[in-house]
Amino acid sequence: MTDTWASGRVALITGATSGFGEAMARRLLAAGAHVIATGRRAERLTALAAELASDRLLTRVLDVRDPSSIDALMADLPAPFDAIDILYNNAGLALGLNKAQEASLDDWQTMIDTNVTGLVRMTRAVLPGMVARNRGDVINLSSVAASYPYPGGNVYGATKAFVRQFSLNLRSDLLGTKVRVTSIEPGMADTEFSVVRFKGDQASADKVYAGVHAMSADDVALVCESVLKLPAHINVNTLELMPVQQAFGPFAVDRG
Ligand code: NDP
Ligand code: 8X3
Repeated sequence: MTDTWASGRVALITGATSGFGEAMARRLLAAGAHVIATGRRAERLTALAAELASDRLLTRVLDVRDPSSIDALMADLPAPFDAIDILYNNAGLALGLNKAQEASLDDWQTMIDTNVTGLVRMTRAVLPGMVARNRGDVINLSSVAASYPYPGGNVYGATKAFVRQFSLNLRSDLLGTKVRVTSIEPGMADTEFSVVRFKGDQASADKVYAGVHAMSADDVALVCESVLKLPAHINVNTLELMPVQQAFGPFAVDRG
């Protein structure tokens, strides 16, 4: 079955080997879009291609931290995959939950290289084509961490604040075109996010979601799909979502 909002459109998804990106690849493909699913783990991409078995799915190994990897991807897209309509800028990660004074500088650099520089480079690579065709959707994965500080969120939250502001600034530059940009800002979602943050420590990751009906990857993909389905004259600038069982705490005060 194909949906009119998706059929004939080409989506490039970064980070399609798990979580939100993989769920979005499944939804877009089911709706009739052509999908370029990317990520670093080739074996995951091979498994996805085998399972979904569609000539509308193209898989490519991509490390968004590596400019030559992005250049190689963009230079080698066969028609019709070379006319990208939807950029799902999702590849990203948190590393560690240590206080800033104890955090790893290498972890900070990896988060900046992936969540900020990688996303910016992907956008710069895809945007000229969208503007030339005068159509397109850029969906950038930010986070509630962009707006709400929490202990140990230091650089991760800052990268997501960058994504949010970059998205809004893109809207300014794209005024006069039909290209839409949305910053999606989810709270707690049960994906591989926490296993990555805790560097493979599954027990620590499980504690994050214990007793909580967290959002699933497909919940977030459903929300993103609803944004894409909106009439072409409507732009959702930012969209924040959380599980009902997550909310805000009071300001912290040191009375020491
Ligand atoms: P996952 O860990 O499940 O997925 C992350 C994806 O990013 C993987 O497919 C991974 O693929 C890819 N990725 C990581 N680094 C790179 C890289 N250098 N180059 C290319 N791909 C890369 O996490 P989520 O699905 O939860 O996260 C997706 C996005 O959503 C992230 O940006 C995250 O910060 C954000 N987010 C997550 C929330 C959550 O609670 N889960 C909430 C709010 C935002 P591979 O390792 O194969 O390269
Ligand atoms: C992921 C959500 O709250 O762990 O961006 O930062 S959170």
